[in-house]
Amino acid sequence: MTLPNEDGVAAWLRYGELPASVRTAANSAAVDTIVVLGDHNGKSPVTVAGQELTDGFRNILGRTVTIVNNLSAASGTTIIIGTLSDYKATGQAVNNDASPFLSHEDGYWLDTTSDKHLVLGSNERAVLYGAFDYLSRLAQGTFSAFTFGSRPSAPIRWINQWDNMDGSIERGYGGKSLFFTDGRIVDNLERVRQYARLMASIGLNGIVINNVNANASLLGEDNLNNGVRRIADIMRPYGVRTGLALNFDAPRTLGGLETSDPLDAGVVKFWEDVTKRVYAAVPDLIGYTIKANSEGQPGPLSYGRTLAEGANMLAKPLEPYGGLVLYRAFVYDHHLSEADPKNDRANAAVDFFTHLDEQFAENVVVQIKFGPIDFQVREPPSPLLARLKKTRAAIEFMVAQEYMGQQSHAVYLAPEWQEILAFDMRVNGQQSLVRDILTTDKGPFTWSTTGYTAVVNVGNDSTWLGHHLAMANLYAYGRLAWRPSDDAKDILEDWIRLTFGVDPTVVSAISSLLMDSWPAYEGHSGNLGVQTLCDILYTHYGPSPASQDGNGWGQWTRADSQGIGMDRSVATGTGNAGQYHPEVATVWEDISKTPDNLLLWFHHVPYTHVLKSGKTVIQHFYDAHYEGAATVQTFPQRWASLKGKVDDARFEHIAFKLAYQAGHAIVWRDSVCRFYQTMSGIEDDQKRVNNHKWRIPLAAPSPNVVLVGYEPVAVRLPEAASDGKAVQTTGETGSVKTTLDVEDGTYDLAVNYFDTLVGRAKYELLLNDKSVGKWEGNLQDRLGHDFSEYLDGHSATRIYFRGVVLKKGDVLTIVGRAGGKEKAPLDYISVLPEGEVD
Ligand code: GCW
Repeated sequence: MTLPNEDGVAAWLRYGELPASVRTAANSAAVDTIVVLGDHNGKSPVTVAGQELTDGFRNILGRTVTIVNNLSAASGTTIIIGTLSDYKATGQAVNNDASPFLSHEDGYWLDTTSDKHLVLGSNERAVLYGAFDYLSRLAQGTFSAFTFGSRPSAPIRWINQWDNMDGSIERGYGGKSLFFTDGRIVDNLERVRQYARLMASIGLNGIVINNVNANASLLGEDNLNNGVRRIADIMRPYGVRTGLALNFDAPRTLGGLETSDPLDAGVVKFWEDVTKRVYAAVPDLIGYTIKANSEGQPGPLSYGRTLAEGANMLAKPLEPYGGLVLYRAFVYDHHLSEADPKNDRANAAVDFFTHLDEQFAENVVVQIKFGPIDFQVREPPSPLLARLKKTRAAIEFMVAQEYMGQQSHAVYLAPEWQEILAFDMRVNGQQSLVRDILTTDKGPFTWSTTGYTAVVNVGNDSTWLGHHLAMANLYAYGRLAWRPSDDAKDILEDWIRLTFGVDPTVVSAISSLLMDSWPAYEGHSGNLGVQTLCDILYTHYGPSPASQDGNGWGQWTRADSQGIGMDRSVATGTGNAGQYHPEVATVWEDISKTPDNLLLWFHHVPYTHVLKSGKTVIQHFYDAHYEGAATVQTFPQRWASLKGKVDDARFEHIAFKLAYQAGHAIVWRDSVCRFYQTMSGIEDDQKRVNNHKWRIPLAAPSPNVVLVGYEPVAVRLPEAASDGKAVQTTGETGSVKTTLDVEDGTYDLAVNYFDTLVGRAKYELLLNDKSVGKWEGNLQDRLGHDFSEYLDGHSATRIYFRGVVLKKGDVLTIVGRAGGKEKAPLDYISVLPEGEVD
């Protein structure tokens, strides 16, 4: 049977039909009616819960279930859904076990042990959470007679979209904004409604809809009243509340004032007026998020005021409405001088915020990125997470894979988040897991308000994030914000069953692939805590180890010919280790105690330093890069095993992306290894670096490579191509010819070329003048990451032609045709015997 094609819009809420083979009496709830308690206007989450349940039963089990409004109208097996108070009003009492959940904001209780199933919530939104949990079990075929209560770890479970008013998305790789276009709010908000539905199903309750690099025109009358109001209205039935990111300078730029000084009476009045107008449009606004004194954004420090004075000024007008200010701790100087060995961007958050701990208003929450720098492939937890005692804090994650392959690479991020959340910060010498610090009733500080935010870049692509597999990250984020002690792999497997069906071979193949993806990405991108070695001065995508140093951004590695790493010790370095509580600080202060995976984060060592693993740092780099890239080479084959078990549309989409990722992992591996081999002058033990037995570099002078209408050209990042050079056409077309010196047999041919933003070149590969295949340099139309204009590690791409029968003396030709300014650039051809990865 062919599976119907899916475009991904329904994501994990597709309610796929439960195959007859896995249906049992226990997992096929034979429900006849749903009683929706209470008096609802059709826009309540309780009403939505009833609709979701009927849709779910129809799609998952092919069962028609009728909605009624009171118990007496119910017949057969019934689900009773409603808030605790509406349930009590029917004269019923709940089981004692339910109380801890139903007395907690957003908590719910499920009971399916009798023919009256209960889905009860402490509030309306919680009823919907309960219904989604019920449906998740039904859809996964794990339904049975059970009682289950759940309550979220924290009240703040939000998303930050970095959407711009013109419809673009900062660090967006999945299409255009669902919220904005041409300076206003889009007319058709259907996708926003579907987004809210996805959010509710994983317990998320708030969304800040615009970029933290905020455009104050969102606060204009028309945008508020005809735009933001509609957005809030459409999300409200899902229990999702709207928030806005503010631009600190709006008093000047929008209000026409001379200053944005937070202590200026006119400025105070400006924000009071704005807040009144905002609440007139959206009475349940969750509040404001603010990025100030950060990366060129103005802020209180620009006016000689403290960060607390700035935050409190915005918090005051919100107070009567119960709104919050999420004040981002991402305050740092991006013109820091690397010449001073004491300078350290990782120190910034603690330096800027801890001394203000007593000064923030009650409704200010400091929003802290999970690590001290910026969503790198590995970071320790931000020290600020354990340094604010009185001031409430929330953590910030990034579902958008800015430094993690930009959704052109499949990288499952939850294992990284889980490590951060499980880290013990040892406040006052006591166990203080990050996830407990972020819980209202646990941990050292027991803040009344705390929780989770994540930068999410969903766009109007039907896949939401640009890659079906990237949605595992969004799903996992919600699940961890709700219950941060959940296991990343368990969460993933729930997501797979919901997204691709319950076939155990599908579940285990996708689960193992995605569980391998973060270690593999770390392997080929940046090891031992050195950070993701992407081009931080340009697209933040492909490899460019050199870009880390010699600029003010402070993502330094301090690599030179002798050694690498940031000395963050107190004794000899920047003192960052000392920002952690003593028991943690002693580990990170001491090279012999620091775990290998964060060694270079905290210490500067020679390349020959021997790790706990017994390898030298440089050999670890080589090995990890080769192993990481080798793992990614297995992804396409592992995925191919699912042909026919996943619908063709999603199968092909993912196959295409994984094939691209495998090629780009090799680009990563080679660039980083070449760079450090050149810098350190130390050879790889296994002599793999720059020693490619099966490759034919096309720019190297060789009697065996004949260029016609092609010429060598330097690439922007020399380590991104063989010998720092590529070839490209001199005019419209050209060809590259090589005669093969191979044993007769079957080979995979890999061609490495460059696919840039500046055009769409065309290529054809010929064997003895017979076409083997054609392709176009048009990935900018097919992948979402930030594209490069240049020949570099972002644009370097590999394409395979597999199973080609070759004989000694065969002639391979590539004919290139320039498209726009892209002059059909090529790096090398690899002629690979079966099983070779090179
Ligand atoms: O990681 C950096 C990004 C910026 C972003 C900034 C932030 C919104 O490169 O694009 O700006 O972080 O978090 O404010």
